[in-house]
Amino acid sequence: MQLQEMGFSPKVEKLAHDLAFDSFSLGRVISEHKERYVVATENGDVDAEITGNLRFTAQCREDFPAVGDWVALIQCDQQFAVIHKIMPRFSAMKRQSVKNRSESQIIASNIDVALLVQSVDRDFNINRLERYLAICYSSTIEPIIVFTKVDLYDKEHLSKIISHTKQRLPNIPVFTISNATLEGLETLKMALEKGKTYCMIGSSGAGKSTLLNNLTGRQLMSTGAISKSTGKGRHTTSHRELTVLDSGAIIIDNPGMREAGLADASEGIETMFDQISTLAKNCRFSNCTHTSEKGCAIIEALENGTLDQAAYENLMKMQKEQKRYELSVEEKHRTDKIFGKMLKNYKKESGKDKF
Ligand SMILES: Nc1nc2c(ncn2[C@@H]2O[C@H](COP(=O)(O)OP(=O)(O)OP(=O)(O)O)[C@@H](O)[C@H]2O)c(=O)[nH]1
Ligand SMILES: [Mg+2]
Ligand SMILES: [Zn+2]
Repeated sequence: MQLQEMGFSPKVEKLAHDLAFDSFSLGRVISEHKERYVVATENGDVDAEITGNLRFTAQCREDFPAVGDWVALIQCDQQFAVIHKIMPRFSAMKRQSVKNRSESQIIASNIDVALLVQSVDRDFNINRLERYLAICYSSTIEPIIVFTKVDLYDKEHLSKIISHTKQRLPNIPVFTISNATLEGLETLKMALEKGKTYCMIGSSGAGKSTLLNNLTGRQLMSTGAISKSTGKGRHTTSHRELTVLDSGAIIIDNPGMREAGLADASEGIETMFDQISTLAKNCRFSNCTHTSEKGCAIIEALENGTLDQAAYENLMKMQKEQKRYELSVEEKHRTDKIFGKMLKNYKKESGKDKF
């Protein structure tokens, strides 16, 4: 397989050259399982491990390879290689680590577009969508909403959900599909562009892997039904995978975002957004920024203690990130600027410890 098919763009090529990665083979991490990686290279897929040096100098989980990463490796034989360096990431989808709250975990890297997959049954949750959007905004990843399981409900239910979504989250493209009848699948397929990397996120059981199977026309991912007894969903996707569609679009599937431990935290955030959006309805101005306006119900709630400071700060942070994202869409060069800065730091740091 050509590296171009894995998303190796002129941008990545230039970076590899600037970092003097040319003396290594290059590849893209397509799956990760307990520090064992599968890397797609020009000579096919190889199993890989990181060098001892990379492991010992790693300070946090983010210093380890993630699915989607471009890596510099040395091939030992046809099946096995050692990863020496990780290319700085153009973007990364992150979430809080389940084991260690203060640490974040990279779900996937070098993502252009996130497919926020949610089924139109009780999985539908606008606040959760908002939270996923916050993840996208903080890393300049373009969001697309994909509603699944439309076969299970009537048109009326569906149009309610769509208008609710469009109203709360304007300007985000929304696709509706059924993995059962394949309704809407072609339209979504056409929207996925060659060479771009897409990452699916959504709760367990939302239909991500079934969607991927339908997009490829092959049973690549195992899928499963939600456990009825707990309603929490049992993870059917056990490790992440990067797949290239016939159209040339690259898709990363993820296990659902509702892992044990994470659920409580996310519910908390959802309730917080609920509370805030209910409060915001009472602000005097409909375009209230909740920072200094007279008659702002959120500031009032903050002052009289019904809304806590942390929730307010979260809201402000999200608004800031959203603003920044919108600006960056306007001036496309922004990402490159941020990236240029990142790269400078990377060079500085990697200069400290020679590989
Ligand atoms: N009726 C109907 N069922 C669907 C649809 N999409 C998925 N399902 C079913 O929902 C269940 C879960 O689907 P998966 O694709 O495994 O869900 P997932 O998002 O990959 O879940 P995790 O890998 O656990 O995160 C399976 O039994 C699917 O057959 C749909 O559009 N309509
Ligand atoms: Mg799955
Ligand atoms: Zn307000």
